[in-house]
Amino acid sequence: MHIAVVSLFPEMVSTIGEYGVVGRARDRNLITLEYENPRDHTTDVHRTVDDRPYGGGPGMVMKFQPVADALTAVKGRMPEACPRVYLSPQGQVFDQAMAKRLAALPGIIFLAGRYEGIDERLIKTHIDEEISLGDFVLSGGEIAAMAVIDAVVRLLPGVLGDDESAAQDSFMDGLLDHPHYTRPEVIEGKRVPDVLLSGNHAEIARWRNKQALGRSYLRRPELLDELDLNVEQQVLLDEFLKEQSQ
Ligand code: 4GT
Repeated sequence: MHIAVVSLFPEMVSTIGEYGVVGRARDRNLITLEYENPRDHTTDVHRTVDDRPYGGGPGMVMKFQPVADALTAVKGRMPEACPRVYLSPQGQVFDQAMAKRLAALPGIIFLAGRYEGIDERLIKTHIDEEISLGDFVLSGGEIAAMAVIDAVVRLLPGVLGDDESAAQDSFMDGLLDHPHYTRPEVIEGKRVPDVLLSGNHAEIARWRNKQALGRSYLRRPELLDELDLNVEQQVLLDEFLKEQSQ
């Protein structure tokens, strides 16, 4: 997959390609990462990328021309059919289903805004999709772009090894993750649940499913509304709630 990011702070975003899972995907040529800085598309001596908002008020707005030219330059180097994605709180809220959809694309061009955001006409003419991480405000779109890139790249075939497969991640089945434990067996008097030491893999899988269902019910009930629990899952959730009230 080919990933491009248009940003005033490309060095900030490029750290994503230097560490961990995304770094390894890049080392193995499973992805390419490239950057375009709107400041390199300015024509005035001050290399101006922002201007005052029409209508007044605080803050500045990213100018149309340098951003448009940066997006056009990067589009020329990318495969056809790469959507241009603008990260902003006004977008569709990002989730695992969206990550899966994006992971099937040949490439994505991300635009990270700064200041109060970009000129609205850019969204109309140069942006295909607007994505939000949720209802909070960041000072720039870079961290949002990095989050989406991380979520998408780890879904690409061959990026995760068998032992870290995305199939078992939380949300892959629409539920929160089950609890995790590692050595030692006792910490400050708190024991690891016995079933996890039993070696009975069917029982362990059953316990994990029960915990995932129970935690989702307690912490994010709206997740269960999206699922049609089968009889087995309904039994596990009932068991969880019974054990919970003991
Ligand atoms: C929040 C999000 C985001 C921002 C989010 C334009 C200038 C937007 C600053 C940027 N804040 N971007 N993507 N919740 N701020 O995803």
